[in-house]
Amino acid sequence: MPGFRRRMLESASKRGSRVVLALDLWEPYQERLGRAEEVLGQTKDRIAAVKINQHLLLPFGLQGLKPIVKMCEREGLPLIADLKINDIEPTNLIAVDSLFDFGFEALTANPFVGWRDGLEKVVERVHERDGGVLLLVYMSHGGADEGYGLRLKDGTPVYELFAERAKQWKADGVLVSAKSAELIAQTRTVVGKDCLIFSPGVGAQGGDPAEWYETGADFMIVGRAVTGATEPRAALTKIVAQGRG
Ligand code: NUP
Repeated sequence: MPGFRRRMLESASKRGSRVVLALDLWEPYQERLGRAEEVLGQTKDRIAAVKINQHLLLPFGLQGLKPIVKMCEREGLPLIADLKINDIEPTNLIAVDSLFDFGFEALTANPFVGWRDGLEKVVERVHERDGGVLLLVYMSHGGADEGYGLRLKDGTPVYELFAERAKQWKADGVLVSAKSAELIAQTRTVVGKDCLIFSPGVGAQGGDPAEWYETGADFMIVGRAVTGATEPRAALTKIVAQGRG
């Protein structure tokens, strides 16, 4: 099994948690990084991995995120950059190299950009560096149907095509909204067992964690329900416990 997938599954079973913590914070800049370290410090033994987005990447950059990266390395927590790579190949490769040089080991990408001169070399480069590529298949926000739900001339929905591409392109994982058990099940039939299904959308976006555990997806991505809670550890513990009932 390729390294990233193996590390994700090992991390989940070691900590008894299939939660990927979206370390998204809204504090003023001067407090945000400190708060991120604090939340990670409180939750690190109950999460399977950490996902970082614009909240930290933009104001602090890869240099500034070294303390978080170090903490993840120490704890053996896989670190995912949620940049939804979506550009021409040379630009995409700059993103891949920078992220991996600074200790990230997986990234999200948008299959819409295509294979040729888009994601082909991205997948190749990430795999050379023993990392993981996670492709968007169906997003969790209200307007996701406006893009992912569109249908091709023959009636095939775009998300199904993206799931097929994920399999064909040997993606390590896909992102499918936690709010639809049906979409998750459909995606699983296309991508098979070797591709991990990550689901954002529980908590702040309305998805129910207990219901998600019944879907057969592999990892739940959770941000605000934990990072915005007065007691992040307690909030996380409750979510994790719902999968053990
Ligand atoms: O479809 C997606 N939905 C989504 O929310 C794909 C994503 N990558 N995300 C990200 O997951 C989003 O940008 C945020 O970082 C996280 C969900 O956060 P929350 O709604 O649990 O706070």
